[in-house]
Amino acid sequence: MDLNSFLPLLQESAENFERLRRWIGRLVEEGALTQSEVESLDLDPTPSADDLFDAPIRPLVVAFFGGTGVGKSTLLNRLAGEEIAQTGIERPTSREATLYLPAQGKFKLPPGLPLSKIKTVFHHNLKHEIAWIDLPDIDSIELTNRELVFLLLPYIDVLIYVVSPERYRDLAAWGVLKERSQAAAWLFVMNHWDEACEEQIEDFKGLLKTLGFNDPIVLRCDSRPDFRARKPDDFGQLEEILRDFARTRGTEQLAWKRAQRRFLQLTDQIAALTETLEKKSKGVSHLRSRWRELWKKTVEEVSPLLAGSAAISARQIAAQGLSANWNPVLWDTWTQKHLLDALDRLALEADQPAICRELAAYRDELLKEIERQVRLGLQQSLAAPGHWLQRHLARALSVLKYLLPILLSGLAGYQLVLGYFREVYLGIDFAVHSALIIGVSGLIPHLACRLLEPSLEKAAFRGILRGLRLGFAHVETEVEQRLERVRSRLAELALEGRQLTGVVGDAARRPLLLSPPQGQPASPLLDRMLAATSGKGSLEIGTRYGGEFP
Ligand SMILES: Nc1nc2c(ncn2[C@@H]2O[C@H](COP(=O)(O)OP(=O)(O)OP(=O)(O)O)[C@@H](O)[C@H]2O)c(=O)[nH]1
Ligand SMILES: [Mg+2]
Repeated sequence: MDLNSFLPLLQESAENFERLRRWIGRLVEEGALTQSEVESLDLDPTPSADDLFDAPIRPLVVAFFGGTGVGKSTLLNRLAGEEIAQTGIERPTSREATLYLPAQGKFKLPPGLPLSKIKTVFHHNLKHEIAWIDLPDIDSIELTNRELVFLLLPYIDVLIYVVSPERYRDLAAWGVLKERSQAAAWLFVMNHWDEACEEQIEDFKGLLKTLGFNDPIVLRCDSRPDFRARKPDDFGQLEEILRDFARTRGTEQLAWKRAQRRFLQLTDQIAALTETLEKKSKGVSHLRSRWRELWKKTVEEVSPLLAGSAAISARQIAAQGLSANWNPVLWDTWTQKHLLDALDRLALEADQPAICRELAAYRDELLKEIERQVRLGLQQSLAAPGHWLQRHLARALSVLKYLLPILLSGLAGYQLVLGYFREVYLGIDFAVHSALIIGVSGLIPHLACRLLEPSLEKAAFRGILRGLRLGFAHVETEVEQRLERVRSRLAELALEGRQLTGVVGDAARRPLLLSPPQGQPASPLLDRMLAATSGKGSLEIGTRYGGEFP
């Protein structure tokens, strides 16, 4: 089997899986989605027949599957030409799986499979490049049989569903066929052909059509121990079909079809996760307006209390001055809790790990930020207390209180000198009036200056209130910015999800281009052996194994 043309595709799918794994890792790590939200996406490598062999080229793995007593073990013995699997009338007869393997196949048993319940027999028949498995029944009271079958199913390429004329309408095995119809290639054997009639074959085919097998390969087999009594049957065709299947790269096509189905399933799941991310991202925009509303209400509620604390602080600052390590905000526990509650409430309403994380990181910063703004406001206010007009007037008056007496004293002195030279004596009245006018000219600006001087307490009070206002506004913006950060990260991850949906979807839709070996067409049988996909095919075995006929 030449795998060269297939390997790059498998490798590409491995890269896609890796990319997906990294994306999912980031979603959970960054809190964009919870672990339970991504749980449905199974990115672990699925077991396959490749795991049974230690070589790049391996035999086709074919198993007999069906209810008890239909003749699965008899068919394997018939193929082997010797009694390698136990057959009998006791129900169920087989309580173990018998593997009939090519001796050169480098077989290995993957971990998780029960060694004690698996019997291996090697054959040297070179014309059988096939590993045969006789599975125990699926429908007897022996529940461990059914468990063993389910453990082995993922390792099988072709399942041969064996029925007998009286058992082909049994529901238990049918239920599994229905669940697994997409996961393997199927052949059908109506064993006990000696007891059957042609109508039953047609009826059986009709039932298979309902599962999407439009042209199923149903082989008639009479496997009675007395081979001389056997009716002519299709047993010879069984080996031939499988050899053809192996020769025409059926295994490769099957593996690729399985990968494609898995990609399709993943595409749907990634698209669903991406949609969730987009919804969450849109939800954050709504949260921003909710936050503004919540914070406004909180600030309105704490403001009267904080105004009272600000007045007390201002009084202390006026009396003692502002020391470097003194905290100007007199928080009480209720106010602190109320402010932090707004943040906690938003986190609760958001109910998103990424937002909760961002808000929790800001929780310790919130009060400190308001305190920082109050200190700043206070320092600015104390540096320039009062209104600017008030400050300028006070400055002008403080100059006038010296300037006016000096000017008037100069004028009085000038009159005195003038009188002396004119020999006119000014007398006591002049002296009294001059002294009075000089005094009043200094006193009035001095008193006005005192009156206009800005109060330190008022300045501190105003500074604290201004700082609180700035602090609240700062908190509001900071939380909005944090929400915006989460929103844009969610949108980024959603975009990556959209791209991955495209990449994985493209891989799922790509046809497998195999060059036909030795001029032969790629397996024409495969289409008949696979059930047509009906919408979203499931590769996993569900918990419900019961089937039902239409
Ligand atoms: N008449 C008739 N009897 C058959 C045929 N094939 C098998 N038998 C008999 O059916 C009985 C059951 O066959 P097994 O091969 O043990 O059946 P099985 O499907 O392996 O049953 P479990 O191991 O219980 O799951 C045996 O007695 C076989 O001899 C057949 O084509 N015709
Ligand atoms: Mg058996």
